[in-house]
Amino acid sequence: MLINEDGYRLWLRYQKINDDIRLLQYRKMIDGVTILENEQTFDIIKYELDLALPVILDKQVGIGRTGVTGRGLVVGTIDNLRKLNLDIPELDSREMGNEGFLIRQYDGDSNILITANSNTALITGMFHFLRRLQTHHDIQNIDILNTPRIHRRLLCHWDNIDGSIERGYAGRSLWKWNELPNKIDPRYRDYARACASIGINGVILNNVNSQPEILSTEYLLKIVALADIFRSYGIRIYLSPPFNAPAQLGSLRTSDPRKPDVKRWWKEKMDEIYSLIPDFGGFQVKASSEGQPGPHDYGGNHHDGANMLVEAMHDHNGIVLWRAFVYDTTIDKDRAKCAYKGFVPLDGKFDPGVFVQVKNGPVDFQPREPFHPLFGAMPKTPLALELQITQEYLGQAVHLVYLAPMWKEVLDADTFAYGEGSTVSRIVDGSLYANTESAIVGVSNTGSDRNWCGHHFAQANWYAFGRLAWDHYLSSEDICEEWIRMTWSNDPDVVNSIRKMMLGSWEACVDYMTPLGLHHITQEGHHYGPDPAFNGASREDWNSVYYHRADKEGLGFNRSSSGSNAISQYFSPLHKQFDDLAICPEKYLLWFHHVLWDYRLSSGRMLFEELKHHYDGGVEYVAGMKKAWKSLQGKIDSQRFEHVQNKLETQEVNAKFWHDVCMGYFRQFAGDRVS
Ligand code: BDP
Repeated sequence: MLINEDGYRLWLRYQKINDDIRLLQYRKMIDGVTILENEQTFDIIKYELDLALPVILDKQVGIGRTGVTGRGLVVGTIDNLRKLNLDIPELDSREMGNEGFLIRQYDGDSNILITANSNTALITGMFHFLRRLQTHHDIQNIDILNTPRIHRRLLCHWDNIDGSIERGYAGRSLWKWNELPNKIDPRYRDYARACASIGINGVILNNVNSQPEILSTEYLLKIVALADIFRSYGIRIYLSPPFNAPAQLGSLRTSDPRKPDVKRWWKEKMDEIYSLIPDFGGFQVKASSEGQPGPHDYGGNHHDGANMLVEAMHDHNGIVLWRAFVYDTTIDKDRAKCAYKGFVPLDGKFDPGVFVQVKNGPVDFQPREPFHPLFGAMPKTPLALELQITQEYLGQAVHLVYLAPMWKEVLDADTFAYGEGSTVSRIVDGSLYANTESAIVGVSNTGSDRNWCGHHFAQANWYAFGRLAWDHYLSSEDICEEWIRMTWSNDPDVVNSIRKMMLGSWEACVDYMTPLGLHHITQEGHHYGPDPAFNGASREDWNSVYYHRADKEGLGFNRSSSGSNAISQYFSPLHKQFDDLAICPEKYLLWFHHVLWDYRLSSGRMLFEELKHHYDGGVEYVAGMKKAWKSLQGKIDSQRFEHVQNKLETQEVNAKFWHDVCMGYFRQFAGDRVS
């Protein structure tokens, strides 16, 4: 009988090794643990190893400052190793940088060493080692030198100070503002453990649609309590301020970034923040977008606002993540073109310390979008990539959709900005331009639900975001498998079945929602179900009909050179490829073209039949996932099994609904070209 679980332990669900050969190896190699660290890091490492090792090894393990008697694990920073003359001669410690770590067998084969240059990197290394055990890897001759590819790996919470979460589907905010700073929810520490275990090193605490109170002294004192917990795990705090805080929170008459008293107000505010939180990371700013205040309200532009803020943090080395999610359709009638047109002319005008933060695609976190054309188009500005972990447009916390393949598609996309190989990932990690700073931001899917993410499988997306932020060259398959082994089981049947379910789940979701490049045809406001007929929004580009443009002739948004010409924002050879219906990747067909109903796709099917093929396939896939899950009954604890089963049932009903609504709607236009 498997013990029921509620999902609270996430992937840090340490289990006894049920593979005898591995168990023997681990037991032989880990007799005890010596931790050579100071109080705080010692406590953190000991706490985790105490939780993990006795269960994994199914035996008592001595863990302490002198735990190792025979074979064992030694955990300590390079400095502390040197003090004990435990130097590792072949190692150039600079290779690890500040955040990397080394796990290596040394002293013949009698000990395994985990080392790093900093305390917090040591913690990351320890979690990595535990992951090797949790996933049953061979640790004989272990030799892993691992460093992150992106510097700032941030989880962003769209949490409001009243405890609600914009686009949150897993309960209320984790931050209990009315209790802080006096009462500390034990969950803060578990949150930090989870983040640290996957290498996340920053947390943006509040919503991009921000409230000024977050910068008040009262709230800053609450934030100090969180910062103190997170710091010991290597996680820094960032905030999203409203641009008009000087007028809203201070009593200035304006928030015009060019006015000296406004500059002074921000400078004093930053000095206050840094006096309380010396390692504060910086600001993420949504400005002049969707009704938020910004420099445009005062006749300025993005760089005026961003530079003023980064200047206010100058003494403290904070950064500003200035969001490019700005679509003022007076710039261009095609929303997908606006950010590029607004930002490219500003390249070179942003001061050091400012990043422009760009969503993966040019519209808005749709089930699938081509990569954002700003990548590669602003070589003088570091660009941060923003991904959405919370599944706003992908079935929220109801649908099982594993997002790593979508993120990989974007990260691996070649922009051709400097010829072949100029991938989005190389622009984001800074290697293409030899940038010294890089950043990636994921909009979090966590909340107060006991299982953190609303759906047990949504935890995989939090996990995958962290792993890819650390190393975007990891494959979605490997990340998937790691996560399954740690979260569900190492039983090969379970691993294989779940792996298969997850790996095709995103493509299936695209198929039953928005195949062939369709986008933004969801119901208004909540963005959950389908509403392709929707045409009643206050802005034209919030309507479904604006995006799909179905008529008697065909379907799709003509962004080719005969239409909005959005294809011109991409480098050659992409713009030619996207422009030409015959060679445009079919997954983006209706994104770039208004395609005639009697157009034949590579399959030989006409457009409507091809759409139907995708919608049918998406629904079938969900039915297949339901079946695969059912076959695991008895191999998964019944509490989590039933929870997922119920979700899959709803997902199937929803997928059929998407199918029926969209097929029914598009059929009216396709006329007699429908068989
Ligand atoms: C959209 C969301 C909205 C966010 C906005 C943003 O619907 O709630 O405020 O993005 O990123 O996807 O600013």
